[in-house]
Amino acid sequence: KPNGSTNNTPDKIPATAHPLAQDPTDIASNIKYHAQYTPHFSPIKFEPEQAYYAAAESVRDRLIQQWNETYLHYHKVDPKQTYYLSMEFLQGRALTNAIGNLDIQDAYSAALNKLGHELEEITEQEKDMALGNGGLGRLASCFLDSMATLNLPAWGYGLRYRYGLFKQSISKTGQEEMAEDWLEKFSPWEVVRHDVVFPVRFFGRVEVLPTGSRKWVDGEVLQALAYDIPIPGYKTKNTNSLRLWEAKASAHDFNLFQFNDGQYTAAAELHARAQQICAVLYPGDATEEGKLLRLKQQFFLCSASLQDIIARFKERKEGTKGREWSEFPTKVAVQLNDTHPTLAIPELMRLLMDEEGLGWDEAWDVTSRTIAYTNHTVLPEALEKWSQVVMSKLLPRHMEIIEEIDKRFITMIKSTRPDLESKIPDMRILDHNPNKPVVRMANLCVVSGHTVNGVAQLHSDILKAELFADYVSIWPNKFQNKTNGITPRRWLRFCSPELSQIITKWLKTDKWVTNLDLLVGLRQFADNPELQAEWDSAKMANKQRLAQYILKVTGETIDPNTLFDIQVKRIHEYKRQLLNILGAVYRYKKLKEMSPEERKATTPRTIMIGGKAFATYTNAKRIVKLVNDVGAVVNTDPEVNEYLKVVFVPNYNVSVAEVLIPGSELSQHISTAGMEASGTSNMKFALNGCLIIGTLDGANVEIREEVGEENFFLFGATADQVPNLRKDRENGLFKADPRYEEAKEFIRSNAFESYDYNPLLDSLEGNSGYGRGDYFLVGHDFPTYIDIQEKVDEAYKDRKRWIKMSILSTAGSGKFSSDRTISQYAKEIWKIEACPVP
Ligand code: GPQ
Repeated sequence: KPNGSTNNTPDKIPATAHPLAQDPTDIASNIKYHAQYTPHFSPIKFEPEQAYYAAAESVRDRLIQQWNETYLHYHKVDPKQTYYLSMEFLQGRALTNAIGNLDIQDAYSAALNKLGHELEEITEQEKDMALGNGGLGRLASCFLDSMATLNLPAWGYGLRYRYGLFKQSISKTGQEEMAEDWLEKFSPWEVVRHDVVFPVRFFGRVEVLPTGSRKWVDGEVLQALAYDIPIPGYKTKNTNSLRLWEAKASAHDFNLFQFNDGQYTAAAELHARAQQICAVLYPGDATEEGKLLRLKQQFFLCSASLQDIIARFKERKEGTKGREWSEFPTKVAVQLNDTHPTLAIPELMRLLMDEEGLGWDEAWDVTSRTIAYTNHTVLPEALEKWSQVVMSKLLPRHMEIIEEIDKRFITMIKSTRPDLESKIPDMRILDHNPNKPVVRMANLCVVSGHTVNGVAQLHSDILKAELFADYVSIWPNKFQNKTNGITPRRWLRFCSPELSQIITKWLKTDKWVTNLDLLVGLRQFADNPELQAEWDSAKMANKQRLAQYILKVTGETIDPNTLFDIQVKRIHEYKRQLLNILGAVYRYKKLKEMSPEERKATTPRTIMIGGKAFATYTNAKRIVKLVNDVGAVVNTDPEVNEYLKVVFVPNYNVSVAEVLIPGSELSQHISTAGMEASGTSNMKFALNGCLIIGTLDGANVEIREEVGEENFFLFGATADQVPNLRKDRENGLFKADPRYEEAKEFIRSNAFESYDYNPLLDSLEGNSGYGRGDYFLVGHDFPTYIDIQEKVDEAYKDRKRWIKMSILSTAGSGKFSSDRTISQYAKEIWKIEACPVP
């Protein structure tokens, strides 16, 4: 540039490091400092992308200050700390959240303006950190936000996948998957800790030492290197860590001799294997190879995290003059996010016995007082079972330990509960099925952990009555419920500033952001025309933003005056997107049969469906294709166009949700009762004043209780009716509603595309059985679904009534804050207390 300045930033702003600047001018110069002195791009451009990275680094500066203070404070106070072990964290974007939690929104906005940029545009540059599949991973991320906000000493541990959840695009043939490169450039949010490295072994053998103790030796040893992501709390200094492990091989594993000999691949073999471990989230496990890799990932997470936890325990113990190992559970709580990190159990036993020299009983006491387990599903295919053969090969010492836990459990049952002897084959950890002996991970967790919890009241009740019923009779106090929650910061305060402002105005406080129960205060104003008008216009603004987004990503124009009806979640038969689309097809057919006058009297709708199908889940992919095909016909049919559109929203992820949810008016949570453990998007929608059409499943039950049954569109069989309905079907007692037959027939008639939908529709026919014979009861629930949809249409016509219902929905959502959930975990499972940084 002629005047000699770099980065194309305004010259009058100096580039100076002001890590803690408050004033917009100082913030601007700190952003400029990063653009210039921590460069990642050539020194010419300062476009939104460069501005994003520079702004993110400047925000990171101030986080690092609080982050270090938090670490030192915990170190000094030495409180009991929780470690949340999870194979998934679905963090989404960090910049808006960090700026919002630090409460420096206005200053950053002004600073960026000085540099010629808009904050909103800059934040769009950030790639989603999508190291998770869906609800379970996003729950983990909401929990981290609440832990920091509540000043709890609590960290997350996960894996630093090179590629997160795939990027979805839609072509003529349906869903296509591409690797999502969240680290393509770099992430400004991670800090590599070169001093935090632990060895993790695979394979090898068990050596018996002369003393009789056992040691795991040989095999291959990789290194786990820590990458930390700061987790700021809302308006608090406490900044916790999400520690993600990366696998590496060390320099002496690189065979220079072989390399010089031209054997390039062989020379770096261990390096290549190390890279595979964290290459992708959830590699397909259809093949034996894939299974082994997944098990390696799980162990890698568990081993590195526990070594780190133990190291920290020892480090903090130094000041306390020889703390006993029996005190470990008074300083450490480990929460297993589903069974994926179950290997933490035998790994903690191994570390305590083989490395620290404890005896079995002492190690068992420590382990079982430390570890707790959350179950997130009752679906049989999601209950992990690992081959004993594979496990013995990869983790020989752990297999020994698991066998011993199994043996002792059986002995205990036989001596204390002879009445349960016949149940032992189901209850024990090892299943010696001759075809394929397996380790049942959920059983290992229940037997070893001090607490087991479900994620919504109905789900926890089902766990106690069915899946874990036999264990309940031994340990009645082991089982708890912790109804899931969502963070009100990301899911209302930041994603819908308009609505937030109105809420704050009417409640005369913004304290609801950290005390969501205060939202009930809106109830008294639900009929107030002034609030209703403001509410209506905020919702309309959000609908317009959503319509613009849809236009951008699909090219489809949707009308914000129509009812916005949304179903977004992973595509799965039990979630019944098929019921939704069959309903849409039926609606389309009826509209076609109507006269123009009749059509005018209907309630115009835009149905949006989004979600990813697992790459090898054929029926789920067929559902994606069907939604797109129905949309292609309906949206180009001038006769019905004004009254119905069907849009598939591609690449649903956290940041897409942040646009969809605020603009929603009706959302569908229509799983077969008893199958959705909780659901969490249902809570986000309700919080944003969106009404729910749903079954009595998961957390829907509690949402309906809270918002009031007159504000919830309920339909379908209940969980306790489901088994009998399946039996009826088996016995030929199911009688299909003619409307249901009509919808299916319409698809079979090639009304949409000549694609062969028979295999998908056939899953609804024939005798009952998993994956066929309408196991998910679409046919049974279809008539009540259509009936309640008519009620929705009626309700929407009464604008005042609808807005009132919307206000009451938000007002009744206080219970679903993850702050409430995490407070309950802290008090009732972890026994930890807040440790606020002064
Ligand atoms: N869930 Cl086991 C996942 O997202 N992934 C999983 O592997 C398992 C469960 C979901 C579950 O389906 C939802 O109902 C819950 O709301 C969510 O976990 C969080 O508990």
